[in-house]
Amino acid sequence: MPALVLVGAQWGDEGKGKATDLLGGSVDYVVRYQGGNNAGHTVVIGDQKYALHLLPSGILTPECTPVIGNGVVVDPGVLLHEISTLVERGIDTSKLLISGNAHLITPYHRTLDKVTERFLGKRKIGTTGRGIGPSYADKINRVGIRVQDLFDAGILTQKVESALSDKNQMLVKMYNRRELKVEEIVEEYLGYAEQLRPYVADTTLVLNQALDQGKVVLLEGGQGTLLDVDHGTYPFVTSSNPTAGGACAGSGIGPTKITGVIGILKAYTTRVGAGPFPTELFDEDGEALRRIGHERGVTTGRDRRCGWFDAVIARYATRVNGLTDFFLTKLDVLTGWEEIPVCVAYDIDGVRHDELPMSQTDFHHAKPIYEKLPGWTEDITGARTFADLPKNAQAYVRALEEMSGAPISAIGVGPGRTQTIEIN
Ligand code: 2SA
Ligand code: GDP
Ligand code: MG
Repeated sequence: MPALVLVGAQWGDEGKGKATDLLGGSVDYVVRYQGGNNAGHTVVIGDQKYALHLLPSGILTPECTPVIGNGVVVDPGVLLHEISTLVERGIDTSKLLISGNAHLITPYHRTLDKVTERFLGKRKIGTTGRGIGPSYADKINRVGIRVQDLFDAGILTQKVESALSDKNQMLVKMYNRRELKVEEIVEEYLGYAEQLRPYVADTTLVLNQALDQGKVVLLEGGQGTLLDVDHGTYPFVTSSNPTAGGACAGSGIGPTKITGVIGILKAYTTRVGAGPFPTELFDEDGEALRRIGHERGVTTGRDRRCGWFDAVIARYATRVNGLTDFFLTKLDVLTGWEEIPVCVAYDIDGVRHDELPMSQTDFHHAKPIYEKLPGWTEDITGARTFADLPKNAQAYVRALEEMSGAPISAIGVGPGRTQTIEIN
């Protein structure tokens, strides 16, 4: 009964979509367990490129059942649009299952997300503006609206009424925005109910029964370890738990069922939005990584901040997720550098730190201590075995593995499904 968790080991956009899609052929269920349509997961199959936001990447594998777990926040309009876009492209979405316990994103969550960011000014988080934080805040405050509420007009109206009596005050008085109308929101959301009804299920029951029958379940994280609300660079984080522990809470699968945790690790580092980033580059190298790696937000189109590989973060990801192995992605992007700096530790106010510092203040002061590894110039996008890689690329992979604390079991050498090296 294997249940595998796939987590981003850095600040997201490591290539989780591609990794999930690759494993899709050998798994029965792919489950999103946190986040919402802030996520942008890219899958490239032949000449077709898919950008998935709410739907698990397993949706592109016909044999696989995609599941939106209870830990996800669902914007129903966005979800229905994503489904219809895929259907138009010939993808079968009929097997999709959505947890009735997942929380909804409503227009007031989207508005609050945008206005609070504006209000924060220079201290803003750089959110995706999709209403993710406000929706999770309501969930924790026990005033959230769940998918199952769409099927009870009385409860839905009552919940929207009570939410708006509070939110409208804030929107109008603090943020100078127009008042939102209960009837408009209820009408819009009741309109989604019948379209979503066929997909809604007791996903926890379905998944646990599947595991009992020997089926394989893959739990796909939406963002990365350093964006985790508990273990990330708080407050510059998302409002949920992408780390492996979140996979259990967000799907209803117990920890004893988890058999493996795969960390998706980019061969360099990127981050979207604000917050500390010790190896960030502000020079031509950073620009080159962005250009060659096409580092642009899949959801918002924002340029991603780019920097060298940070082994301190990779070790941290191994620890907080209990990683069993890594999938190293985008090695091909590093082709052409004579030497590749890798951050092995931090200098924080004159003291060497080999592990992530406990305090955020220290992390903001962290200066990378680099070791330079020899680069390679050969095109590696056609490599399919480890032996196909130039010696220096092999050494780079082995060095990262050694520093990061878990074996690298696969390497990405291009965005395509087949551009992967598996290491046994
Ligand atoms: P939010 O919207 O509340 O989750 O934002 C909080 C922080 O989390 C970051 N975040 C992300 N970082 C990387 N990739 C994400 N998905 C998109 C992508 C991002 C995009 O795949 O490219 O298109 O901009 C993602 N989602 C959330 C966000 O930048 C904030 O730092
Ligand atoms: P995710 O959010 O972790 O799924 O990652 P994104 O889709 O946001 O960003 C990863 C990007 O890198 C996508 O454009 C992928 O198609 C691409 N990608 C994934 N693996 C590789 C790889 O090994 N090499 C290259 N060049 N691109 C890759
Ligand atoms: Mg992404």
